[in-house]
Amino acid sequence: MSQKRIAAIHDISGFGKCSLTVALPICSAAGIETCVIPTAILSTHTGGFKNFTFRDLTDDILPIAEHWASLGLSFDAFYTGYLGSKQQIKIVMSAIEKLKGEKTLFVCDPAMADHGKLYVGFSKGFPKEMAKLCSMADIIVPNITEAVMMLGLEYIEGPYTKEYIEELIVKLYELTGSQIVLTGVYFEGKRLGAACYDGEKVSYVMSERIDVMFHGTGDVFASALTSAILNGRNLVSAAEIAVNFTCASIKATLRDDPERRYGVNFETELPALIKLLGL
Ligand code: PXL
Repeated sequence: MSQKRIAAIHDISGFGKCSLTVALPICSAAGIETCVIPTAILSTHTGGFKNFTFRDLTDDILPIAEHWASLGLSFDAFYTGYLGSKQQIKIVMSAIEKLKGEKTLFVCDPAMADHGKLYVGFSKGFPKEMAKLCSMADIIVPNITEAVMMLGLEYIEGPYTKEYIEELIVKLYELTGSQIVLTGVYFEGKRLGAACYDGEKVSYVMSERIDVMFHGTGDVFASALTSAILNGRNLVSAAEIAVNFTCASIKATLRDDPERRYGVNFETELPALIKLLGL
């Protein structure tokens, strides 16, 4: 089997372990050639730091895609995450259109909100635009806040019920037509994880619930999920790997003196991920 090649389309937040500084090492460690289209360069992510710098690279996205197309490059998958503006979403859609082959998979993490709130800098209309990008994707990886925002529903705090989660999933599937891995799902009790939907059956992949919120865990999860899919796992098996890897990364962080904004120690868990992938 020849090496898989993907294009990861996210920002670079120089400090704070998220987006490309997470996607690139994780997907590369999983044996995948990981090309990047950086959409912006920030000094830190926007979650809890003041005065961060933001260099918008929107104008570079299409020329990069056009150059790649002129070289005849092909990709096994596209993997998108945080995108800085509605205009950038539209341009990323065109870039993917230019480069997508018949068999190219598209994994979209609509990274834009958490805990009932949009990230700093996004306007109310942003989720509607993100839903359009999700409609182009084969697999989407929203958290519950992102799911309800794309559906135009009110956010409610957990614990959730299976009926509620499955209602969200079915509505999201109707809206986007994509397979869904919904993260941050928890019911009464001490477990937290993801609900997967392939268009037919909802499956739950749960692990221990750790009551600390760290930045960038959504990106760690989606990068591990993408890596597992590209290594031939089905949706549920890939979600299992992503849940275990994310949980192990959080635990590794708790052994240090953690700052929530600084992200998680996924690096020390990469050898375990490689083992989970059977590489
Ligand atoms: O996916 C998280 C993320 C990525 N990139 C930037 C962010 C965030 C979350 O706040 O601000 C710039």
